[in-house]
Amino acid sequence: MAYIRRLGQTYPDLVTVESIGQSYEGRDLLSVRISSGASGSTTPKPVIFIDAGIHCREWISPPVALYLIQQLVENSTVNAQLYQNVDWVIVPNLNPDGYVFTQTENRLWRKNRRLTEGEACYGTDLNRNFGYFWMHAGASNNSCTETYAGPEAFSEPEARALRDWFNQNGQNVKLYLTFHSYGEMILYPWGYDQVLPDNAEQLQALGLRVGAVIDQATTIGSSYRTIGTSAIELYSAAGGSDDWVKADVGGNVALSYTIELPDGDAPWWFMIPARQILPVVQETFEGVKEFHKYIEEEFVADTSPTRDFKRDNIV
Ligand code: 0X9
Ligand code: ZN
Repeated sequence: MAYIRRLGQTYPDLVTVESIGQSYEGRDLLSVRISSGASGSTTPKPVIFIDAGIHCREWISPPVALYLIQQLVENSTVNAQLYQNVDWVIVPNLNPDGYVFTQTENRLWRKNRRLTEGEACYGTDLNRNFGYFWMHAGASNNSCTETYAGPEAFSEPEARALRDWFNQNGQNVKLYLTFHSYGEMILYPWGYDQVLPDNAEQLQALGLRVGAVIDQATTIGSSYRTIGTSAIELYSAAGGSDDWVKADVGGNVALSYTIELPDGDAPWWFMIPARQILPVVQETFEGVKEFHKYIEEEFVADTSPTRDFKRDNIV
């Protein structure tokens, strides 16, 4: 968080750091907007929105978001074209209370840290708390389970923060990515049940493209061979952020993905060894660049001679 705030101060023309809300224990949920400015035409720039850390034990997820931020901002000689026509909004840790808890009390904690009134156990699974087909399947009303969905949809401040951000600022978001682990999977809605979204073909084709790029780039043998809807490929689970963002945002975000990052060797799963952090974040960055390429292909009218960008950089 200190690093992010520092970037905001060092690069005020490029980076805007804002809190999208507070966690239950009062921590800021920081967002990083990376933008080279207004589009210069009547069409606003497409936005790519990314979050990480919804499940706090999935420790490899926030570093993926942080590395992306770092590459965009501090390696701009190479990567400036990534924010020429597209704006990025990145929330690197949506569940900071849980994240602290995994560092201090229980490494395998998954949920947030709020105690629902009258319940026996702490924590709601934030990825069961979003309000699209809430509690339809794969979610629990028992607070002592890992998939407790909360007393009602959006009962949790962290899920509300994401909802409110999208309701207020989501109009131009064209792609939503949420990073989880593990399994090397590229999943898309629907998650609430085994039904295909209307643009399943588009989601599948893009997922395949991104998976192939990561598999090509990997130095540690990652293999994204599972690409499909999360209910069909993994299990039905309602209340996920990916479903809600696709379904319920003003205008809707047609392209919504959950990326399940690589795992550590059995039996460590969520505890990926430190030596694999850099390889994972680097290969995933290659995948994110492929997503970005698609967004430019689909939503940016004139990318071919990115004249201003090239002129600026030759000088
Ligand atoms: O169960 C989840 O929330 C995700 N898997 S994880 O192992 N990281 O917990 C998958 C979520 C897929 N999306 C939906 N079910 N909506
Ligand atoms: Zn997860």
